Amino acid sequence: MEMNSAGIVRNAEERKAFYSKIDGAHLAPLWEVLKGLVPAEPRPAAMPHLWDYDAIRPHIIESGALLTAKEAERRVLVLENPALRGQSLITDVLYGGLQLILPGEVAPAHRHSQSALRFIMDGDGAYTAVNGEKTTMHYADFVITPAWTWHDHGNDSANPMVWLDVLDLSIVAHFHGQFREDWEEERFPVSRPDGDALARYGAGLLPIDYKPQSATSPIFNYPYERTREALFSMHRAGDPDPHFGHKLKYINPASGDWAMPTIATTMQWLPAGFATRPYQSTDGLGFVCVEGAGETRVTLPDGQVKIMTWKPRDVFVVPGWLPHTHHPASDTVLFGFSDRSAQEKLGIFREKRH
Ligand code: 1HN
Repeated sequence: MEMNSAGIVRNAEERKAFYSKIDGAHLAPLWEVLKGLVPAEPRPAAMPHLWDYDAIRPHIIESGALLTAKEAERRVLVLENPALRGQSLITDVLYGGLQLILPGEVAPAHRHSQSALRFIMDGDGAYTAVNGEKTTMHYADFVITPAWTWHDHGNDSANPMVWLDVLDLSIVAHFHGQFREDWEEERFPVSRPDGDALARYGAGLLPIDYKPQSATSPIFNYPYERTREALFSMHRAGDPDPHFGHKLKYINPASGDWAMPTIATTMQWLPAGFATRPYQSTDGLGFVCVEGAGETRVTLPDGQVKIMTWKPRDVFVVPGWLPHTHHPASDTVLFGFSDRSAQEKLGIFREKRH
Protein backbone atom coordinates (compact mmCIF):
# COMPACT_ATOMS: atom_id res chain seq x y z
CA MET A 1 0.00 0.00 0.00
CA GLU A 2 1.22 3.49 -0.81
CA MET A 3 -0.22 6.82 0.22
CA ASN A 4 0.15 10.03 -1.74
CA SER A 5 0.16 13.56 -0.29
CA ALA A 6 -3.60 13.84 -0.65
CA GLY A 7 -3.86 10.77 1.54
CA ILE A 8 -5.36 8.64 -1.19
CA VAL A 9 -4.32 5.04 -0.99
CA ARG A 10 -4.06 2.79 -4.02
CA ASN A 11 -2.42 -0.60 -4.14
CA ALA A 12 -0.46 -1.97 -7.10
CA GLU A 13 -3.40 -4.08 -8.27
CA GLU A 14 -5.74 -1.11 -8.37
CA ARG A 15 -3.15 0.77 -10.41
CA LYS A 16 -2.86 -2.11 -12.87
CA ALA A 17 -6.64 -2.27 -13.17
CA PHE A 18 -6.64 1.47 -13.87
CA TYR A 19 -4.01 1.05 -16.58
CA SER A 20 -6.10 -1.67 -18.28
CA LYS A 21 -9.20 0.49 -18.06
CA ILE A 22 -7.55 3.50 -19.75
CA ASP A 23 -5.68 1.33 -22.28
CA GLY A 24 -8.85 0.92 -24.35
CA ALA A 25 -9.10 4.71 -24.59
CA HIS A 26 -5.52 4.87 -25.97
CA LEU A 27 -4.17 6.39 -22.77
CA ALA A 28 -1.12 5.35 -20.77
CA PRO A 29 0.47 6.50 -17.47
CA LEU A 30 3.56 8.63 -18.06
CA TRP A 31 4.99 7.91 -14.60
CA GLU A 32 5.74 4.29 -15.57
CA VAL A 33 8.01 5.36 -18.43
CA LEU A 34 9.19 8.88 -17.56
CA LYS A 35 12.72 8.02 -16.44
CA GLY A 36 13.30 6.01 -19.63
CA LEU A 37 11.98 8.84 -21.80
CA VAL A 38 14.23 11.43 -20.14
CA PRO A 39 17.45 9.67 -19.12
CA ALA A 40 20.09 11.55 -17.14
CA GLU A 41 22.54 11.29 -20.03
CA PRO A 42 22.77 9.78 -23.53
CA ARG A 43 22.80 6.00 -23.80
CA PRO A 44 23.74 5.14 -27.36
CA ALA A 45 22.59 1.75 -28.61
CA ALA A 46 25.40 1.47 -31.18
CA MET A 47 28.79 0.06 -30.22
CA PRO A 48 32.29 1.06 -31.24
CA HIS A 49 33.33 -0.99 -34.25
CA LEU A 50 36.00 -1.10 -36.96
CA TRP A 51 35.69 -2.49 -40.48
CA ASP A 52 39.12 -3.63 -41.68
CA TYR A 53 39.12 -2.61 -45.35
CA ASP A 54 41.63 -5.24 -46.47
CA ALA A 55 39.49 -7.95 -44.88
CA ILE A 56 36.21 -6.83 -46.47
CA ARG A 57 37.52 -5.73 -49.89
CA PRO A 58 37.23 -9.30 -51.33
CA HIS A 59 33.51 -9.32 -50.42
CA ILE A 60 33.00 -5.96 -52.11
CA ILE A 61 34.79 -7.14 -55.26
CA GLU A 62 32.81 -10.41 -55.23
CA SER A 63 29.54 -8.45 -55.15
CA GLY A 64 30.61 -7.08 -58.53
CA ALA A 65 30.17 -10.55 -60.08
CA LEU A 66 26.78 -11.05 -58.40
CA LEU A 67 24.84 -8.28 -60.12
CA THR A 68 25.40 -5.17 -62.20
CA ALA A 69 25.27 -1.63 -60.81
CA LYS A 70 22.23 -1.06 -63.06
CA GLU A 71 20.41 -4.10 -61.63
CA ALA A 72 21.24 -3.12 -58.08
CA GLU A 73 20.57 0.59 -58.74
CA ARG A 74 23.32 1.09 -56.15
CA ARG A 75 25.66 -1.86 -55.51
CA VAL A 76 26.47 -1.31 -51.87
CA LEU A 77 27.45 -3.43 -48.89
CA VAL A 78 25.88 -1.75 -45.88
CA LEU A 79 28.16 -1.22 -42.89
CA GLU A 80 25.87 -2.47 -40.13
CA ASN A 81 26.72 -1.50 -36.60
CA PRO A 82 26.96 -4.82 -34.68
CA ALA A 83 24.42 -3.58 -32.12
CA LEU A 84 21.97 -2.39 -34.79
CA ARG A 85 21.85 -5.27 -37.29
CA GLY A 86 19.13 -5.02 -39.91
CA GLN A 87 18.55 -1.31 -39.35
CA SER A 88 20.97 0.02 -42.00
CA LEU A 89 22.81 2.16 -39.47
CA ILE A 90 26.56 2.57 -38.95
CA THR A 91 26.01 4.82 -35.91
CA ASP A 92 22.78 5.41 -33.99
CA VAL A 93 21.78 8.06 -36.51
CA LEU A 94 23.66 7.69 -39.79
CA TYR A 95 23.68 5.15 -42.59
CA GLY A 96 27.03 4.02 -44.02
CA GLY A 97 27.85 1.67 -46.89
CA LEU A 98 30.62 0.83 -49.35
CA GLN A 99 29.60 1.26 -52.98
CA LEU A 100 31.32 -0.54 -55.85
CA ILE A 101 31.25 0.61 -59.45
CA LEU A 102 33.10 -1.36 -62.11
CA PRO A 103 34.69 -0.03 -65.31
CA GLY A 104 32.03 0.83 -67.89
CA GLU A 105 29.13 0.79 -65.43
CA VAL A 106 26.59 3.50 -64.67
CA ALA A 107 24.57 3.71 -61.45
CA PRO A 108 21.39 5.27 -62.91
CA ALA A 109 20.20 8.81 -62.20
CA HIS A 110 17.71 9.42 -59.41
CA ARG A 111 17.03 11.98 -56.72
CA HIS A 112 15.74 11.80 -53.17
CA SER A 113 15.17 14.01 -50.16
CA GLN A 114 18.00 12.34 -48.22
CA SER A 115 21.45 13.96 -48.40
CA ALA A 116 24.47 11.81 -49.23
CA LEU A 117 28.21 12.12 -49.00
CA ARG A 118 30.77 10.03 -50.83
CA PHE A 119 34.24 9.55 -49.42
CA ILE A 120 36.57 7.97 -51.95
CA MET A 121 38.26 4.82 -50.65
CA ASP A 122 39.69 2.80 -53.50
CA GLY A 123 40.38 3.29 -57.22
CA ASP A 124 40.56 6.53 -59.11
CA GLY A 125 38.83 8.38 -61.90
CA ALA A 126 35.15 7.39 -61.71
CA TYR A 127 32.73 10.28 -61.71
CA THR A 128 29.56 11.36 -60.03
CA ALA A 129 27.26 13.84 -61.73
CA VAL A 130 25.11 16.17 -59.64
CA ASN A 131 22.36 18.22 -61.33
CA GLY A 132 24.25 18.43 -64.60
CA GLU A 133 27.86 18.72 -63.43
CA LYS A 134 30.28 15.81 -63.42
CA THR A 135 33.16 15.55 -61.00
CA THR A 136 36.00 13.05 -61.32
CA MET A 137 36.76 11.45 -57.99
CA HIS A 138 40.15 10.67 -56.47
CA TYR A 139 41.35 9.08 -53.23
CA ALA A 140 39.99 10.78 -50.08
CA ASP A 141 37.95 13.39 -51.95
CA PHE A 142 34.81 14.44 -50.05
CA VAL A 143 31.86 14.63 -52.46
CA ILE A 144 28.31 15.76 -51.68
CA THR A 145 24.98 14.85 -53.23
CA PRO A 146 22.63 17.48 -51.77
CA ALA A 147 19.02 16.57 -51.03
CA TRP A 148 16.77 16.43 -54.10
CA THR A 149 19.56 16.75 -56.69
CA TRP A 150 19.68 14.40 -59.69
CA HIS A 151 22.73 12.17 -59.46
CA ASP A 152 24.28 9.27 -61.33
CA HIS A 153 27.69 7.67 -60.99
CA GLY A 154 29.82 6.22 -63.76
CA ASN A 155 33.20 4.61 -64.12
CA ASP A 156 35.10 5.36 -67.33
CA SER A 157 38.40 4.34 -65.68
CA ALA A 158 40.07 0.92 -66.04
CA ASN A 159 39.67 -0.10 -62.39
CA PRO A 160 36.93 -0.87 -59.88
CA MET A 161 36.11 2.08 -57.68
CA VAL A 162 34.85 1.95 -54.10
CA TRP A 163 33.62 4.78 -51.95
CA LEU A 164 31.93 5.19 -48.60
CA ASP A 165 28.36 6.51 -48.76
CA VAL A 166 26.94 8.22 -45.69
CA LEU A 167 23.28 9.26 -45.71
CA ASP A 168 20.85 10.91 -43.29
CA LEU A 169 18.19 8.24 -44.01
CA SER A 170 16.98 7.84 -40.42
CA ILE A 171 16.78 11.61 -39.83
CA VAL A 172 14.55 12.13 -42.87
CA ALA A 173 12.55 8.99 -41.98
CA HIS A 174 12.02 10.30 -38.45
CA PHE A 175 10.18 13.29 -39.90
CA HIS A 176 8.50 11.20 -42.64
CA GLY A 177 9.88 13.59 -45.22
CA GLN A 178 10.95 11.03 -47.82
CA PHE A 179 10.50 11.56 -51.55
CA ARG A 180 12.30 9.88 -54.47
CA GLU A 181 12.17 10.03 -58.25
CA ASP A 182 13.93 8.14 -61.04
CA TRP A 183 15.20 9.92 -64.12
CA GLU A 184 13.90 8.38 -67.37
CA GLU A 185 17.43 7.75 -68.70
CA GLU A 186 20.59 6.31 -67.18
CA ARG A 187 22.41 9.63 -67.07
CA PHE A 188 21.08 13.06 -66.25
CA PRO A 189 22.19 15.50 -68.99
CA VAL A 190 25.46 17.30 -68.31
CA SER A 191 25.20 21.07 -68.74
CA ARG A 192 28.32 22.48 -67.03
CA PRO A 193 32.03 21.59 -67.27
CA ASP A 194 33.82 19.46 -64.65
CA GLY A 195 35.18 21.79 -61.94
CA ASP A 196 32.65 24.59 -62.50
CA ALA A 197 31.27 24.58 -58.94
CA LEU A 198 34.72 24.47 -57.34
CA ALA A 199 35.84 27.41 -59.48
CA ARG A 200 32.79 29.53 -58.65
CA TYR A 201 32.40 28.73 -54.96
CA GLY A 202 35.64 27.14 -53.78
CA ALA A 203 38.25 29.88 -54.14
CA GLY A 204 37.22 32.17 -51.27
CA LEU A 205 34.97 33.93 -53.78
CA LEU A 206 31.28 33.80 -54.67
CA PRO A 207 29.46 34.93 -57.81
CA ILE A 208 28.43 38.56 -57.24
CA ASP A 209 24.68 37.89 -57.12
CA TYR A 210 24.88 34.47 -55.48
CA LYS A 211 21.77 33.52 -53.51
CA PRO A 212 21.84 30.15 -51.77
CA GLN A 213 19.38 27.67 -53.31
CA SER A 214 19.61 25.23 -50.41
CA ALA A 215 21.21 24.66 -47.02
CA THR A 216 23.94 22.53 -48.61
CA SER A 217 27.28 23.86 -49.82
CA PRO A 218 27.35 24.79 -53.52
CA ILE A 219 30.76 23.04 -53.69
CA PHE A 220 30.17 19.34 -54.20
CA ASN A 221 33.71 18.02 -54.48
CA TYR A 222 36.29 19.04 -51.87
CA PRO A 223 39.47 17.52 -53.35
CA TYR A 224 41.79 15.82 -50.88
CA GLU A 225 44.82 17.51 -52.45
CA ARG A 226 43.64 20.91 -51.19
CA THR A 227 42.46 19.66 -47.81
CA ARG A 228 45.77 17.90 -47.21
CA GLU A 229 47.75 21.01 -48.10
CA ALA A 230 45.72 23.07 -45.61
CA LEU A 231 46.27 20.51 -42.85
CA PHE A 232 49.96 20.15 -43.60
CA SER A 233 50.42 23.94 -43.47
CA MET A 234 48.68 24.02 -40.07
CA HIS A 235 50.93 21.22 -38.87
CA ARG A 236 54.05 23.16 -39.90
CA ALA A 237 52.79 26.42 -38.41
CA GLY A 238 51.88 25.50 -34.86
CA ASP A 239 51.16 23.06 -32.07
CA PRO A 240 48.23 20.64 -32.31
CA ASP A 241 45.10 21.20 -30.22
CA PRO A 242 45.19 18.78 -27.26
CA HIS A 243 41.80 17.20 -28.14
CA PHE A 244 41.80 17.41 -31.92
CA GLY A 245 45.33 17.69 -33.26
CA HIS A 246 44.99 19.85 -36.38
CA LYS A 247 41.31 19.55 -37.27
CA LEU A 248 39.32 21.32 -39.97
CA LYS A 249 35.60 21.25 -40.70
CA TYR A 250 34.23 21.19 -44.23
CA ILE A 251 32.04 24.25 -44.59
CA ASN A 252 29.45 25.78 -46.85
CA PRO A 253 31.30 28.96 -47.96
CA ALA A 254 28.02 30.85 -48.35
CA SER A 255 26.93 30.36 -44.73
CA GLY A 256 30.01 29.33 -42.73
CA ASP A 257 27.96 26.39 -41.42
CA TRP A 258 28.80 22.73 -42.01
CA ALA A 259 28.91 21.73 -45.68
CA MET A 260 25.76 19.62 -45.25
CA PRO A 261 22.70 20.54 -43.15
CA THR A 262 22.41 17.16 -41.43
CA ILE A 263 25.87 15.56 -41.61
CA ALA A 264 29.03 17.18 -40.19
CA THR A 265 32.34 16.33 -41.86
CA THR A 266 35.93 16.97 -40.80
CA MET A 267 39.52 16.13 -41.65
CA GLN A 268 42.24 16.02 -39.00
CA TRP A 269 46.00 15.65 -38.92
CA LEU A 270 47.48 13.84 -35.94
CA PRO A 271 51.29 13.95 -35.72
CA ALA A 272 53.16 10.68 -35.01
CA GLY A 273 53.36 9.90 -31.31
CA PHE A 274 50.78 12.54 -30.34
CA ALA A 275 47.83 11.35 -28.24
CA THR A 276 44.57 13.29 -28.03
CA ARG A 277 43.07 14.11 -24.62
CA PRO A 278 39.80 12.30 -23.75
CA TYR A 279 36.81 13.82 -25.50
CA GLN A 280 33.11 12.98 -25.64
CA SER A 281 30.26 14.50 -27.62
CA THR A 282 26.59 13.74 -28.20
CA ASP A 283 27.01 13.00 -31.91
CA GLY A 284 27.80 9.49 -33.11
CA LEU A 285 31.21 9.69 -34.79
CA GLY A 286 32.49 7.86 -37.83
CA PHE A 287 36.07 7.92 -39.11
CA VAL A 288 38.05 6.77 -42.11
CA CYS A 289 41.83 6.47 -41.80
CA VAL A 290 43.21 8.24 -44.88
CA GLU A 291 46.93 8.09 -44.07
CA GLY A 292 49.01 6.74 -41.21
CA ALA A 293 48.25 4.13 -38.57
CA GLY A 294 47.35 4.00 -34.91
CA GLU A 295 44.55 3.20 -32.53
CA THR A 296 41.47 4.72 -30.93
CA ARG A 297 40.58 3.85 -27.33
CA VAL A 298 36.94 4.12 -26.30
CA THR A 299 35.77 3.93 -22.67
CA LEU A 300 32.47 2.00 -22.53
CA PRO A 301 29.74 2.75 -19.94
CA ASP A 302 30.87 -0.26 -17.83
CA GLY A 303 34.43 1.12 -17.67
CA GLN A 304 35.91 -1.36 -20.16
CA VAL A 305 38.17 0.11 -22.83
CA LYS A 306 37.62 -0.93 -26.44
CA ILE A 307 40.69 -0.51 -28.65
CA MET A 308 40.34 -0.15 -32.43
CA THR A 309 43.58 -0.38 -34.43
CA TRP A 310 43.45 1.32 -37.81
CA LYS A 311 45.39 1.75 -41.03
CA PRO A 312 44.45 3.42 -44.32
CA ARG A 313 40.92 2.73 -45.63
CA ASP A 314 39.64 1.26 -42.36
CA VAL A 315 36.26 2.67 -41.26
CA PHE A 316 35.44 2.90 -37.55
CA VAL A 317 32.76 4.39 -35.32
CA VAL A 318 32.59 5.84 -31.81
CA PRO A 319 28.97 6.12 -30.59
CA GLY A 320 27.83 9.34 -28.91
CA TRP A 321 28.93 10.36 -25.44
CA LEU A 322 31.66 7.72 -25.10
CA PRO A 323 35.00 9.26 -24.02
CA HIS A 324 37.75 8.35 -26.44
CA THR A 325 41.33 9.15 -27.42
CA HIS A 326 43.31 8.75 -30.66
CA HIS A 327 46.88 7.40 -30.63
CA PRO A 328 48.62 7.80 -33.99
CA ALA A 329 51.74 5.65 -34.42
CA SER A 330 52.73 7.61 -37.53
CA ASP A 331 51.61 10.91 -39.06
CA THR A 332 47.90 10.33 -39.52
CA VAL A 333 45.00 11.86 -41.42
CA LEU A 334 41.46 10.94 -40.31
CA PHE A 335 38.26 11.85 -42.13
CA GLY A 336 35.31 12.29 -39.76
CA PHE A 337 31.52 12.30 -40.16
CA SER A 338 28.69 12.63 -37.65
CA ASP A 339 25.16 13.87 -37.00
CA ARG A 340 26.52 16.99 -35.22
CA SER A 341 25.28 19.28 -38.00
CA ALA A 342 21.68 18.18 -37.33
CA GLN A 343 22.12 18.23 -33.54
CA GLU A 344 23.39 21.82 -33.58
CA LYS A 345 20.36 22.97 -35.53
CA LEU A 346 18.11 21.35 -32.94
CA GLY A 347 20.11 22.87 -30.08
CA ILE A 348 21.00 19.52 -28.51
CA PHE A 349 24.73 19.17 -29.30
CA ARG A 350 27.01 18.92 -26.24
CA GLU A 351 30.65 18.06 -25.77
CA LYS A 352 33.04 17.50 -22.89
CA ARG A 353 36.77 18.07 -23.16
CA HIS A 354 38.67 16.29 -20.40
C1 1HN B 1 21.70 6.13 -52.73
O1 1HN B 1 20.86 6.82 -53.50
C2 1HN B 1 23.06 6.07 -53.05
O2 1HN B 1 22.90 7.59 -54.85
C3 1HN B 1 23.92 5.36 -52.23
O3 1HN B 1 24.70 6.47 -54.65
C4 1HN B 1 23.47 4.71 -51.12
C5 1HN B 1 21.65 4.10 -49.67
C6 1HN B 1 20.34 4.13 -49.34
C7 1HN B 1 19.44 4.83 -50.12
C8 1HN B 1 19.86 5.50 -51.24
C9 1HN B 1 23.59 6.77 -54.27
C10 1HN B 1 22.12 4.76 -50.79
C11 1HN B 1 21.22 5.47 -51.60
